[in-house]
Amino acid sequence: MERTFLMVKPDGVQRNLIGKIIERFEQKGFQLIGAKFMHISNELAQNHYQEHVEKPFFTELVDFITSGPVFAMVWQGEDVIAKSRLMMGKTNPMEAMPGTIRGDFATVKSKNVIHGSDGAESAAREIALFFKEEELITYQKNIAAWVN
Ligand code: 3AN
Repeated sequence: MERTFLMVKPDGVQRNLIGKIIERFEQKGFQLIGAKFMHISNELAQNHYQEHVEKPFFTELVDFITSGPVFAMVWQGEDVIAKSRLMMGKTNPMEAMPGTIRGDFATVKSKNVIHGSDGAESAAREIALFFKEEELITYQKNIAAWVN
């Protein structure tokens, strides 16, 4: 089953959006298999955003993602990488459609609430950066057994 790395960024945490964001992925039918409320170190931020190292906004990006706690998650499901990118909406909130997370909650590009891996390779890399394999928990859901 495919896995992706999703993260509520410092602005999302400050704005009390963790619960709403988790709810959307749970409602969609994806399974949460790992979660961590944490501060990102400067070293981890540089590593995570290594593809943007030459961009003019790199320093701003690292400063922002280390500016407060984040909520890092691993989600599992069929085509979860592409589907969660659709649910997040476009990077630029001007282009993010209403109904998407960024379309509903984000106003500027530099503070756009959520990060999600953009492909299989980055998902594998980002999951390994933030989580040890033993921190990921896969399990069977059996709702009926828990309500009766
Ligand atoms: P996404 O997060 O949608 O994959 P990327 O990978 O192009 O977008 O960019 C990574 C992050 O860099 C974005 N989430 C956004 O916060 C920030 N970013 C992208 N473009 C800009 C920009 N022109 N100015 C400031 N920050 C930017």
